[in-house]
Amino acid sequence: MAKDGKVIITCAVTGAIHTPSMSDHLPLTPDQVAEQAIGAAEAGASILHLHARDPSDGRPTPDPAVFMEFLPRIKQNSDAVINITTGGGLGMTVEERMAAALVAKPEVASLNMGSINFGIFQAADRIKEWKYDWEEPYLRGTDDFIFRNTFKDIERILKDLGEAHGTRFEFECYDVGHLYNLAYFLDRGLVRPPLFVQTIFGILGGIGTDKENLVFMKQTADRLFGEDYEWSILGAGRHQMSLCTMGAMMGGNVRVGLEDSLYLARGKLAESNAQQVAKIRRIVEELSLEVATPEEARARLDLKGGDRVGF
Ligand code: KMH
Ligand code: ZN
Repeated sequence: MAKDGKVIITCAVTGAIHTPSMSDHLPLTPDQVAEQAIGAAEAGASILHLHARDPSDGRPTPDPAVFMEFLPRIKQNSDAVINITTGGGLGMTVEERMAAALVAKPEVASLNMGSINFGIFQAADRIKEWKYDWEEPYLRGTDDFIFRNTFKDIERILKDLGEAHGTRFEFECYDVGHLYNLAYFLDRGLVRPPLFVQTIFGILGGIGTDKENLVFMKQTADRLFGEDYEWSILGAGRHQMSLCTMGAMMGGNVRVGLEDSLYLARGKLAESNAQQVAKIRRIVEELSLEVATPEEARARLDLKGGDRVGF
């Protein structure tokens, strides 16, 4: 829960869901990722969730060398917590997905708490002109794609990244069963509170964006984890701001960023990650809540410190 009313804002800068033809503002190159991440931190994001893309065509890449082109720059220009994906891009092996985080040894990495269908094929129907050949098959192929996160995969990431390097996790929960999976690892002593539980609404294959589902997921997490967790809300696409607003009112933390939505408002593309961060910050502060600083986020999530990383 966002203790003492201070809301941790996570910004997910580029991701691996959206493709270049969907928005000219989606950061693709290491320079663009670095600039937008720093801008998001300056706007109030305390955690930066990062993926990498091939600078030649914007295709998601697991290559640690590309991550290392922007990680030091972000670290030198902000105090924000760096959170590196282990979800990677569609079709990557678990080994590929872990590669960058194993090199960078970040304070936080994402960890996806169950396998799901991950359907983003509907987005392809809205694109009139493609910038790159890879985009359409990447999107349309998700009608036959399983985002694999077996218990064995999860345990491996917990051990190889968590135990080995002190990386803590943003537990990505796309449905209620994922909360029970997390509780299984808690009961086995393989995860340590406080748990950073990112509840994700609106991915086709996961739980839907009905407002009742926020209450349902929070009630379930409260029952399973008591006070030992920090709840965060991620609403995909057009639901981003409304669900983050509702979640903040319920005592949750929030996640925004162009990874999860390309929009700033209905029908209006966001021109930067910083714009989305500034918007949710305004809403949070209008609710008489405060935005947590990176140091407050580190304390609440029991992180190892920004200087104990591999970059
Ligand atoms: N794209 C988000 C819905 C990851 O990178 O590990 C979930 C996510 C997964 O960020
Ligand atoms: Zn991600």
